[in-house]
Amino acid sequence: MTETLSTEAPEKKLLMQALKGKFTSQVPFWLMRQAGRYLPEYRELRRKAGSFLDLCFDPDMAAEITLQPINRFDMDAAILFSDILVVPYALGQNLDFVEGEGPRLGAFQTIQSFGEIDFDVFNKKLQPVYETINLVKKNLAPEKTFIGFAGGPWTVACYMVQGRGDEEFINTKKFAFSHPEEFDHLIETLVMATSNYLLEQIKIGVDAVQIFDSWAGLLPELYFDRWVIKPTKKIVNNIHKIYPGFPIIGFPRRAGFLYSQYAERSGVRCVGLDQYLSLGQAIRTFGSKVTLQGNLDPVLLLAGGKALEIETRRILETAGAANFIFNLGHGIIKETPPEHVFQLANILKEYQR
Ligand code: 1CP
Repeated sequence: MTETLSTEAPEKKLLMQALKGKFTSQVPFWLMRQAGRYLPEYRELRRKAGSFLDLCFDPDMAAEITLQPINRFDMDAAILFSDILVVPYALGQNLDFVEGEGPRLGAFQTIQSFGEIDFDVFNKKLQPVYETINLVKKNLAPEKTFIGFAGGPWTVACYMVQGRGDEEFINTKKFAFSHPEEFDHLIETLVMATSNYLLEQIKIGVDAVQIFDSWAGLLPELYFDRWVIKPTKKIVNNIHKIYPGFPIIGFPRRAGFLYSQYAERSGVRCVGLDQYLSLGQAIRTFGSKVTLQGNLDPVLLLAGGKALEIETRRILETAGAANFIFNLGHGIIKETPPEHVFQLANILKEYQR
């Protein structure tokens, strides 16, 4: 093992260096939801595909969309074009993306029915996603990092129980707090499904994976530990059993003061910060344990101009010599003009620390 490590070729991917804890004089960057509706070339393919799910499950189109932002803005990483909700779909829950409204999931069957996962069926349904990864691998420049992803079990469960997007997920939380053992069972099912799904992505060839726990901040401390930190840790362990040290990014959005516990105990290598957190404080409290990523308010990218420039430079100066990957605090807003992404990319590419 040590021998393999010592003969390993030097890491050529800038973003992978940051994920491995190495200092990079240029700050690597990518943007959450960098492939998507703010790009005219995405909207064109979206029209051709029909439904959003058809697009996710068409390997040629999904691979092309994955590469669109890299071709335009030269980010340091491509993120697989798919959605976190393909996991409940592959587990047998109906899924529809309603035009202008967002996802709608079928009636939430009894949780017991999700208890036994038939992994053959599960992976067969996700086969088009695996095919997309193969295609992207063939067409992505060697200096670029390829990021796979899945939703965190808590966030995916939010949609599964609620049946749709929401700001508070009160129905999900009420169900979870009233039936904690049943909910544990759902989370455990999602831990197994997500571990399997990410392991497949890694086997085919993504360089890193991100776990999107976008609704982590909705849980009080006790339940945050039970349904965010512990399940994430199990997924990390399942991956590391087979791929020791494989880089995993965790994004427990809006977790506030609970971020530091997540950084210390979830086992992830890199933590995605939302825009509500103080970057300086995050660096001081857990920046020596993990690589940090994120923090730019997506509305500043929407606004562009002087405000975008000032905040981008402030983040870079605050990051200083810390292990840092530049990103947004949440996904790109669909009205964002692509020129603003150019403006941001230029600032980041010219900046040397
Ligand atoms: O109409 C369309 O074109 C669909 C819009 C869209 C897109 C472009 C959806 C529906 N999903 C996606 C792609 C997507 N989703 C990616 C692709 C890679 C990238 O470029 O980043 C990723 C990583 C996601 C992840 C995702 N889906 C999350 C986690 C991140 C986040 O934004 O918080 C969540 C919560 C979803 C659910 C989802 N899928 C789509 C929508 C509109 C939503 C949010 C629904 C809601 O809460 O109201």
